[in-house]
Amino acid sequence: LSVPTSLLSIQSWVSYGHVGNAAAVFPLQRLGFEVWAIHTVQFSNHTGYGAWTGAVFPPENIAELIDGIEARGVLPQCAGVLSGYMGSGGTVAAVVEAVRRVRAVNPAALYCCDPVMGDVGRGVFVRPELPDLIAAQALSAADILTPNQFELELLTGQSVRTLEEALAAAAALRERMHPGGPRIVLVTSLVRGDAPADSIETLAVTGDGAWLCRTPLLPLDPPRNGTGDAIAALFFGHYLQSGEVTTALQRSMGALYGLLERTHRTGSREIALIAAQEEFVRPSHTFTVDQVG
Ligand code: PXL
Repeated sequence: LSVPTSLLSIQSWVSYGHVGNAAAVFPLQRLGFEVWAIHTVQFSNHTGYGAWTGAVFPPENIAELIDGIEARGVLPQCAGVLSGYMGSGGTVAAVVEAVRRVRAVNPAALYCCDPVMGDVGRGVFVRPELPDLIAAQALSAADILTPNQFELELLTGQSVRTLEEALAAAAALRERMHPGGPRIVLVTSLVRGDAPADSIETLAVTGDGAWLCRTPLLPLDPPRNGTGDAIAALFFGHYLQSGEVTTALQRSMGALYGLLERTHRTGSREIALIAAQEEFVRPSHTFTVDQVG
């Protein structure tokens, strides 16, 4: 009988639908993790609807909640920190401080930073001060970074239109990540001119090489909010369980495709996170992973 691995997940909460922690916590639990969720905001629904109610939580809440968890004596059990949608500028420093406190009691803990800033088509959808703060404060703490194509361009100032450009930008980002860590960059939602049409790719870049997983592009219009949040959670969870980037890439993309295929089939505006839950554990489709660098 093994003890479930515990993780901190610091991101947004929505009452209705599935983004942020409402997209990340359940898949991680379904994989067998104990998830300690801290919410950076509590909104009625994701901001893609254009209107929402609720509040951004004060950044001080994060340290307070870590204080309370530490007082239970369990903080050294935390194997990793996952962060996503930050809500306000002060949240960035608070997340980095949480990572520092976890590493102080468990030096092996990994930090997966999903630099949620925006997307192709929607542009920047977070508060305008956040991209610079994430680049200046969170990047250098991250062991795993999961930018989409838009965020990769924003973080590096480099254009990413070909595989070669994606590899170059990911390599540049790796130089700015947590020294001594695995420095894994997972580029999501990569659509490039030099790939087959009707496909979308996910690219994992490490110090040992680069691997690409190509999946069919489902005609989801609009693209579903929360997709990136689910990818980061699935990839981080599978990496913690397997210790292998290629395994994590293959398993997370099988699960993600199952989730999006279900979403497409049912026509749901929200990702079909609950209906597709078997896909997280036993994906219907398995995609190949090719070494590209
Ligand atoms: O999927 C990123 C995300 C996370 N959290 C909130 C959001 C979005 C994107 O729209 O609105 C609250």
